[in-house]
Amino acid sequence: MRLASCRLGAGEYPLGGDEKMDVVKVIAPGWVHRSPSFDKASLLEYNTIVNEKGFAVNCVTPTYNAIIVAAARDNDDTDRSNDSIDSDSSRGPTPLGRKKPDLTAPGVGIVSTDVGGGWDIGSGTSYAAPHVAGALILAWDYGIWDPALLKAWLINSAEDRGAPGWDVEWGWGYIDLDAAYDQIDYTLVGSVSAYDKWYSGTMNAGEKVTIAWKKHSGYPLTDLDLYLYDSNGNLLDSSEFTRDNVEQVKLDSGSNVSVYIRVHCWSCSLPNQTQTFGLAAGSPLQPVSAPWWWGGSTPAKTSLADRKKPRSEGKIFALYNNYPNPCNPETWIPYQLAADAHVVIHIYNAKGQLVRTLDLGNQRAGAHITKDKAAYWDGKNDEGSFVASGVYFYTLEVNGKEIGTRKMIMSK
Ligand SMILES: [Ca+2]
Ligand SMILES: [Ca+2]
Ligand SMILES: [Ca+2]
Repeated sequence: MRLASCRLGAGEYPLGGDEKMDVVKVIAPGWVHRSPSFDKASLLEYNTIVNEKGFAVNCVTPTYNAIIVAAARDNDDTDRSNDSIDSDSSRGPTPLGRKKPDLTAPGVGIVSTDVGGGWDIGSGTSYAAPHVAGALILAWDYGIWDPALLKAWLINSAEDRGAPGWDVEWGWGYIDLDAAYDQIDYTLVGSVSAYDKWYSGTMNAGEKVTIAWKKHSGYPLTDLDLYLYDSNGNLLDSSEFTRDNVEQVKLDSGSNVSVYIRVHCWSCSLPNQTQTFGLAAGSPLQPVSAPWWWGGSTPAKTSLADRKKPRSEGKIFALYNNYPNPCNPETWIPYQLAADAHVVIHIYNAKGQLVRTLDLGNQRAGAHITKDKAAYWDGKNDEGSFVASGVYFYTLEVNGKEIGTRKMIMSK
């Protein structure tokens, strides 16, 4: 995954271009060449951050997957309440009707490195986008680097401003790292096929659930929708946008409300289609099988595909953060299986070299979270020697298919 920051502005490529980059972009008008975003991009090789103006064509940008950032005026103080959208910031949507910008960050009177050396003060989305890049770098350091998950997480935790929900000025909201930090452990990567994925939990008024997924311009069928129900199957909110790769639902009222979340996959009506997604919430959500009221019944608002195929696969395969992390030297790696499967954990060093293979053999379906069930790593390589301190990555392989990757720190 790479983090690039295109500040030159970019058009929309309806028939290509989205496939070329991984993640998130933000498009800016971009006449300046001194944004700190370039420094961060070159140093950290992370995701894609660009800002979107809606025209100009100097940079191929994956507008679905990018995080487009609008600029706010923060008045150079630490009080968020007096911040406002900058009158010069680009407005959405895109010419094709996609919901851009995605997020808003401070972008007026920002002190930045100057291309000729020294410092300067500048304004614009070119100065707002690096704040989002920085947030992603912090999350990456925390061990989360799935692009769709990062996008869903920052959008879900953003402070909704302007018109309720997404709007043309603030996008999904004003970036809020304090809230994002509170929610970071409620993120998960899921996958859905034929045709729904279910989660349950409790929510309070104002809490949101957001999904994001990688979408390619050449594959319009990769579309997911998101639904929020109460425990009796009453539809509380739905998000069925067709032109983007973010859906969000919100609980309007109540506290400790038992809810079901349904992720619906349109493209999964085709054979062998699976769509992975990142899901972010304000409270823990657990993957569950379809609720009793779903079997064959038709909710208040549903799609043609739902009426044809009301069924669910329920559980997921997932890899979670190891504990303790940092580790010294031993650690436990939790994971979840939707079905009985052959499980292998691979551990790589920061150079991407395989240092240890943990073949766990056949494991039963369910959550392997606790120490007696999670994968155990003693901190040794395949030769039996303890590995050095540093950054390591571990992957979960289920029946020969890689499910996810996370990062850990060995600190001795
Ligand atoms: Ca302020
Ligand atoms: Ca709004
Ligand atoms: Ca959709």
